[in-house]
Amino acid sequence: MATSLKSLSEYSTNNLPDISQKKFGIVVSEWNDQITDALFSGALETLLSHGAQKSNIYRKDVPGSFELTLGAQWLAEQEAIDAVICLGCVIQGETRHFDFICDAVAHGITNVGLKFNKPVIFGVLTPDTMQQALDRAGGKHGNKGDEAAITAIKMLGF
Ligand code: DLZ
Repeated sequence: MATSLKSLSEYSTNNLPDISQKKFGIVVSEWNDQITDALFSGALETLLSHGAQKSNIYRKDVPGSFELTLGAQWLAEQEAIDAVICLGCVIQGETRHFDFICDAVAHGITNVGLKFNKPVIFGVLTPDTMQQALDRAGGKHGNKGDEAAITAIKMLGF
């Protein structure tokens, strides 16, 4: 990905890049699919409303958030894909599973972005409860899928 230098005066949230020719991969975890489907809808709507073409958006589902990393790698390694968005929801339980999954996916996604030099966005909710997840998947705290899509768009304008 080639970067061009941009001064602060050029950089604003109202000045997002043209994404009409950009290709996006979205990896969606099937765990807590009520939440991750809502995150996907938010991300998709945001990409489309900012000019992406539906035919340039590729969705891949993976079993759980732990698998988001490999799913992201499979998409990021495709030369045509410009940015990858990872969507998951890991809910705090009574065991240390939560910590292992969150750590693995955060590090894994970071590494995929660095390896392929492309934006790979961490759209993974890590709430304590299902209600907190619902609040962030189209509820009172908005939809973090939208935010993940905006982050991808901003990174493409870097
Ligand atoms: C096993 C597991 C548990 C307990 N909780 C979640 C969760 O809250 N969110 C999620 O996305 N995935 C969970 N998983 C599944 C793991 O991500 C993974 O799919 C399995 O450990 C198999 O590698």
